[in-house]
Amino acid sequence: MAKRPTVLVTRKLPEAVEARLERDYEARLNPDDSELDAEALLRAAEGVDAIMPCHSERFPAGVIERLPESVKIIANFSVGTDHVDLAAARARGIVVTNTPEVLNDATAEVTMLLMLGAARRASEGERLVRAGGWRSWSPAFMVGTQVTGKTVGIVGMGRVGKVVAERCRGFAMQIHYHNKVRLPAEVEQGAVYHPRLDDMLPHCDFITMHCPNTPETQGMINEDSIAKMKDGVIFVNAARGSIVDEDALMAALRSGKVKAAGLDVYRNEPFIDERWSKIETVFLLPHIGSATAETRDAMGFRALDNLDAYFAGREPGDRVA
Ligand code: 8YV
Repeated sequence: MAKRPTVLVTRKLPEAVEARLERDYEARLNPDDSELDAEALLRAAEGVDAIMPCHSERFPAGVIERLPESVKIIANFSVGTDHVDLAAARARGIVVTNTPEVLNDATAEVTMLLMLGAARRASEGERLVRAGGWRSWSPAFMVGTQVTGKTVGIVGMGRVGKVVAERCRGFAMQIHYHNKVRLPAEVEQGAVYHPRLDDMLPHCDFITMHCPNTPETQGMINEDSIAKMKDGVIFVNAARGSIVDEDALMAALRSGKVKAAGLDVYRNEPFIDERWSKIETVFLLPHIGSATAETRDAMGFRALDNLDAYFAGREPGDRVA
């Protein structure tokens, strides 16, 4: 019998995913879920045919160049691939895949949670009740912003953005979007397309980010773009922290230009800027966009489908390099 490929699995994955890994591969699992820095990752990769990492492991060019010759494929357990230098992987002939589609619903759910949480002051209210500080009620108490019927601007109308648009329609919101390309009318369903981000910003009561982290999108939300937003806009980000200039967003929250924000992602996470916790009007979540049991299983199975295809000599469905 041919030797089964060896797969380094960098983090603890769902039981069913690990069971399939152990059934079909020589799986090097990480039962303690310990985090691997670059050196530990390179040591662990010694002699493996494939790596199944999460976005928590980084593969800059320097790491890709030092990966053992045996590594043929990096089958990510993530849709985002900004933790992998794809050009460096291509240059070494290492195949890279991701897990699109399967986390659309979960990420859209968290987006709606952030939107509602920021608008309706959920974090402030929860803190007050939990701390035993709720002592009175009045019609002026904890008044927030209604979401229903408002205008939302979706930045990045890809897989997740489209599901967010559908959920926003459930709240009778008017949809505007900025995207590299305009969608066909049947997908747009009346959504207003803006080829330039700056042209969309003044129309929106809510702005929500759904674009990948690329050199073009890094820092795209900054002092200038915030100045073009409506006064009192509510800002949501469940995509990547690097697309936002955090100093500019904090300043806008402090001045009230941005009335509230809901964030699931940050620069330098999980070691986020501690100033975030001092701002009352921001609703903070710890990068849990895709963290549902159903989606975690689906991400693992999708990554495995890519590995299976590669080792069966077929083109993996989700090849990105
Ligand atoms: C995942 C994500 O939890 O898939 C992505 O790109 O941002 C997250 O939702 C994480 O990346 C898993 O590795």
